[in-house]
Amino acid sequence: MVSNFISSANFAETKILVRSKEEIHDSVSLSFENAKDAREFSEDLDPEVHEWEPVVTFSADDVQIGSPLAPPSGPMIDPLNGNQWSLFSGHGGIDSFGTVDIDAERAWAITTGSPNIVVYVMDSGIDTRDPDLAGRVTSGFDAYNPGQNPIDQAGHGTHVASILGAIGGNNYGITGVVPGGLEIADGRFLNAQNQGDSDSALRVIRWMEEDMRRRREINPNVKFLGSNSWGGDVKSDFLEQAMQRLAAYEYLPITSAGNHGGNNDNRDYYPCNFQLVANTCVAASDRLDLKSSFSGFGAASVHLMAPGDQIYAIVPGSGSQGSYQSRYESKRGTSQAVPHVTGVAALIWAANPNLTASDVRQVLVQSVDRIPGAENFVLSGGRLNAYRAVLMATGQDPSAANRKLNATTNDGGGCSLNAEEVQSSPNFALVIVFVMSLILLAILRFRSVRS
Ligand SMILES: [Ca+2]
Repeated sequence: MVSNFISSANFAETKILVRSKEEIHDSVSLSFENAKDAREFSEDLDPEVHEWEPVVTFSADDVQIGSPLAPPSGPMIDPLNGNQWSLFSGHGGIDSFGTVDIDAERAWAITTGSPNIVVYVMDSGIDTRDPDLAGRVTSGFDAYNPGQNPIDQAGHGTHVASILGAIGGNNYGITGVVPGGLEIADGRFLNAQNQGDSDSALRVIRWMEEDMRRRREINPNVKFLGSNSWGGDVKSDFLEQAMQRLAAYEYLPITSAGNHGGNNDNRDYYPCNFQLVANTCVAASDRLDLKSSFSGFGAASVHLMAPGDQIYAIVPGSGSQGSYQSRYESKRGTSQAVPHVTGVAALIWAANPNLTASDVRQVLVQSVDRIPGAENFVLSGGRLNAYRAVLMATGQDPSAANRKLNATTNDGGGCSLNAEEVQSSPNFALVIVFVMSLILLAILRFRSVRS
């Protein structure tokens, strides 16, 4: 273990986590003047009594800020929906702008959420002054300022939370993947530079565990989801074990594949590669349904793709309560893909509360829009589709939703599919099967007559 101090630059060499083998729930972080002191201290620990590991660093998984792309088409719910291609391009297929969306509007015809859903956004904090997020955050914890409400100093957590749950139909701003019933719990562990470490992450996880226990006591039907738009490539066993304990509350963790562009089947990226019940790892796709080049992937370890390129959402605004001015930015990253999946998982659970966390993951994986070639990047071989997911969760046939399996062009020239056209194709296939059966029967009868 000592060699860790020398071999990896990805943790604070002067800071370690120590815990008693008797009480693994509680670890303390110890800081030293220099790495040599830290090393000597850890060597003096009795391995029969104590365990330790270096404090490791995580960072937010977004990159590059740009301006919104050309507006998508379709009916709008809130004034700025025109910038939200991932939700408002038109029914999950390639539309006249050569774009795809996750087919959220048709999912919302079935459910817009449930007051029994709580999503833990573990991030840089959330700016709840924005009218689209006001009232959404019902509990919070700041690893840097315990006892105070988290404030977003990086802009990352507000962006993620608003993709997930900006209030829909309030004639203001944008619309989240979950426009209706939803509670957000704000666990801040990323600092103003979008960085956090395993020490602060552990504090948030312990708070989450207590928050879940309290909420479950009040409401036995409450469901717990985690939106984790962050990661790092050095493992923390302490953090993995702490997150594993949340399975006792049927917690469904959605994690990001990272922006390293590499294959998570062969490299380490956490928490995507943590062994957690129902851990659902997400890669980013772009407006042409291609895996974004920056996105991590993994045919075994990454479950599905979701829009994570040029995603327009809220960042902390300016002014005080009375004169508050909302601000928006387009961002790119697996950070932006994760809340799309978390939101659809919430819709699945709202549509069918009887599902387990693992059931919800299975629905997410099985209901994707299959994309040719995507099986090389993600287990499901496709991109998130909210409508097919909600249909499948309620026991309906998701093939009723349109697919883009056969769409081969994205130049926008008349390749738009509507629901009716696609719904008719299974019937057409049935007719062909029926006619073929008749021909086969005729041949068999003809043969039997001859013999
Ligand atoms: Ca709104």
